[in-house]
Amino acid sequence: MKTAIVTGCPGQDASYLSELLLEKGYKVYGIYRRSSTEKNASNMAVAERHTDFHQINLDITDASGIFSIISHIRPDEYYNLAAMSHVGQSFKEPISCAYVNGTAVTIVLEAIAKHSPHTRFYQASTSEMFGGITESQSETTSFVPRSPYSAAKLYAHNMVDIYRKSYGIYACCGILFNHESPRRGFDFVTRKITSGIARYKLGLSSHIELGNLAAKRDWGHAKDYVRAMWMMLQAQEPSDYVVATGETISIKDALEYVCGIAGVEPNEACKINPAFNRPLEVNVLCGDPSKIKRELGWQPEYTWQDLLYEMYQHDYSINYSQSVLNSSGKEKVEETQVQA
Ligand code: GDR
Repeated sequence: MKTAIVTGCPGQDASYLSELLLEKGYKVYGIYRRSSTEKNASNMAVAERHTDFHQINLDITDASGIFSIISHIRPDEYYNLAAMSHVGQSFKEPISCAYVNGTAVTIVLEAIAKHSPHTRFYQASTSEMFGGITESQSETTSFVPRSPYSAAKLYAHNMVDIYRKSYGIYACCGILFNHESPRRGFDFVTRKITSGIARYKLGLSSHIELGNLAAKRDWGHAKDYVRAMWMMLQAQEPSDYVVATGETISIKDALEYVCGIAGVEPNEACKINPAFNRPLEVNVLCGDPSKIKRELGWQPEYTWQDLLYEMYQHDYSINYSQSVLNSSGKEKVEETQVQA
């Protein structure tokens, strides 16, 4: 039986990846921080029912804790999915972002090199490192980070390369473009749109508020992207891979598509609020996934239309239940909308 450690529970990616690994017969140790657990508890419902899933409460910046679990468990695979993941928020907390998204990765690389060199390591790198300066981005495109978030992620990305070359450990970075699902946090723009428009349609809110509608993103489904992470750690040689669909649309396009499903008028349902603009924006991201398709045979199964449709249907149904419960005077359902 293979053993894997997955950080970032109960986030979207860690929850889907844990389920995938459990299906494949792994014993999975999910690392979580107590404050994250309260927010996304429902994401882990499937994994938690599995007898081979074990949870460990640990902050990934706690070096002695990370050294201790790596030297005790000596896992076959370690997936580092924990991060401060909101780019806008990183401008407000740049120092803690540097620890969590940067220094914590060096801690785990050092622990693996010293105590468990057979462990295969996956690092969640990001398309944000490209900075949207070019029209299409691949593994050979230069990195021009435009946020504390992406600067810290680029530091981690470089450290993975340094440990791979210096100590020969098997370590890969997945340069993942935006990936979403019904488990996405409510403060990311896709979920703000699908949840907000569902609530607007049901009469639960007067409108939604967004920032820059002109930015363009290459959106895929998180389920497809966690499969790519696992494939990277099964290859013969470690390497870094772009994971993307190769198609890009604007926030405005996404809003209009979801409003079309709901049958509502975008200009009435959405108001622009500059408070949601970032000090520095990444304007266009569009990934070129040729390398991972060619070398590992990865293919996405979802289009952005499938993705947004699934998210809208999910959000409509949870909000529908809520509106029924509200009108009958009962308790709220677990998931609530948070504006960010
Ligand atoms: P991003 O995702 O920053 O690309 O990072 P997000 O959904 O937050 O923003 C996408 C784009 O939408 C614009 N936008 C808004 N964004 C938010 N959150 N809220 C708004 O109201 C709003 N209005 C417009 C943003 O300016 C931006 O251009 C995500 C994260 O998951 C990262 O952790 C990950 O590394 C990258 O994707 C790949």
